Order: sequence, then structure tokens, then C-alpha cells
Amino acid sequence: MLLIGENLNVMSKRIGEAIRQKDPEPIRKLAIAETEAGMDMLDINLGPARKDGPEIMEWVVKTVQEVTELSLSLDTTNIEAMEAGLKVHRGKALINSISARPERIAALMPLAKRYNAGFIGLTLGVEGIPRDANERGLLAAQIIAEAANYGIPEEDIWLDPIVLPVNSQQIQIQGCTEFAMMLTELAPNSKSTCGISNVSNGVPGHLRGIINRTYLIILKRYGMYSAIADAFDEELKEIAKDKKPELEALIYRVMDGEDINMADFSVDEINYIKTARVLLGQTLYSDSWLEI
Ligand code: THG
Repeated sequence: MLLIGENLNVMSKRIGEAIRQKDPEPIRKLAIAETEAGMDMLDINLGPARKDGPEIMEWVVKTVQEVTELSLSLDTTNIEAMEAGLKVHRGKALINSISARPERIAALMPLAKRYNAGFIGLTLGVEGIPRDANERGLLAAQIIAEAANYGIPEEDIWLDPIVLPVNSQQIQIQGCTEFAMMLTELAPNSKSTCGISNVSNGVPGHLRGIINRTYLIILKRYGMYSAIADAFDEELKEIAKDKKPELEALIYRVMDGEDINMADFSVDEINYIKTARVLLGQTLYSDSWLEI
């Protein structure tokens, strides 16, 4: 599974400050660290970038590509900033993201075509976040059809089901998981991705990793092609790179509804079993899910 480092994010205090000050050092350091951590691509998240968006994006893309060979996924809602980034990007860029909203499609698909970039197709329509897997499927089909109109090859579409936080939207996790199961049939020539850390948004910090890793195993089993993820979660990286077959097999047993005798497992394994049960909707989420 391909990993896209999530850490170069304007929402992060240190990086947000460096971007505002045009201080290249913290940005270079983080780009190098994410590259050395084994990321396959890096996400550059500038958010709305209302003021000086194009200039900032150009500067950040150049600053990052001075220290890494990796391709970048460019995330901003500012269309001019997106184009400025694509213009200076070396190699094949990824536009993060194009939803199924007509104005986003009309503004961004021509850019994907012109700059030969891939794009993340967000299953988000005029009515907002879809309620279940079928709504996600419809939106994905719309995005694929629109891309064809613009002459964008299916291989350049990375579909994203929009992962939601388990603590407030537990019911939605299943919709997202089911959509991942449908995707390889629905769009066999396209790729897929997801923001895996979304699933643990708002969860106590020390407990976020196990949720992210467990959900990654679930989505990976269904063929998820890539994930935008914390570059510095070593175990998550091992899972993505097939270095944790025993842990994956354990989660599969929970997914398959096998009888599990907790007495046979270590504390660490029991924590994974409990977390899988929460993500599969078998037990209700609470911040103390590992203690019950
Ligand atoms: N799909 C697509 N793009 C995305 C997302 C997605 N981009 C944004 C997001 N979701 C994925 N990226 C992140 C980046 C950071 C965090 C979560 C998801 C995060 N950061 C910590 C926090 O906010 O507490 C720490 C921030 C810091 O460094 O200070 O949780 O779903 N296409």
C-alpha cells in the first residue's frame, strides 16, 4: 500500500508558522524526515490559503522539492494556488481534491488534464457527505464519468470515500468500509486513497494510533490502494508495507466473526481485537473502549 505523508499541514502550529514567515528550514526538515520515514508521496495541505495563495503554494512546492524526489499531493481550496503549485511541480503531481460538486469539477479537471496530474476524487456532492456506501458509489461513478469527458485517464483518478471520526460517526465507518469493498469492482482501473487519521480525530492522543492502524488493516484487506497518514507511525508503515502479517491475520479473524478466546492473547493483541470490534460496529465507541 502506498503512503502519502500527512504532516506538512498548515494546521500544524510549527508548519503553519513557518509558512506564514516564509521560513524554509522547518519545512525542509519535515519533508526530509517524512521522506526518510519511507513515505511514497507527501501531502502539502495549505487549507483555504485565501491570502497570497498562489505565491505561497509555489514557494512551498519548490522548498519541498529542493530536498526530496517524492511527488506531492497538493491540497488547497484556492484554485489559483493549485495551478501555481502544479506549474512548478516536478514529476507527476496529485490534486487533493476534486469533489463531485460541479464548480470544483469545472475548475479543477481542466488543470488535471493540462498538467497531466492525478487527482483525488472526493465522494462529496452538492448535498454534502454521503450517508452510506451506495451514495458514495453514485458520486464515484459521477466523478469517473466527468473525468472521461475531460480526457483524464481512469488511472489518474484516486477515489476517496471520506473517512469520518469513529467517536462521533461510528455508524458511518461501515459505509466507508463497504464502499472500499465495492471500489475494486466499481472502478477497477482507478486508484483509491483515504485520510486514515480522520478516523481517530477527537480521540485522546495516545489512543489515536491503534485506531488508525486497525482501520488501515480493514481497508487494506478490501484493496485500498493508498492512505494519507502520519509519516511517523512506524507500525502503521509496517502494516502498509506487509510487514505485519500476523497482526493482519488477527484482525481478519475479528472481521470474519470467529469465536475469539481473549485468554489466548497478549494485552497488545486484545487491544487490537477490541479496536477492530469498535470499527466494525460490533461494540459501541467510548474513549474507554480498551478498558471494557
Ligand atoms: N482526504 C483527503 N485529504 C485529506 C483528508 C482526507 N487531507 C486532510 C486530512 N484528511 C488528512 N490529513 C491529516 C493531517 C493531520 C491530521 C489528520 C489528518 C491530524 N493532525 C494532528 C491533529 O490535528 O491533532 C496533529 C497536527 C499537528 O501536527 O500539530 O490529526 O480524508 N483527500
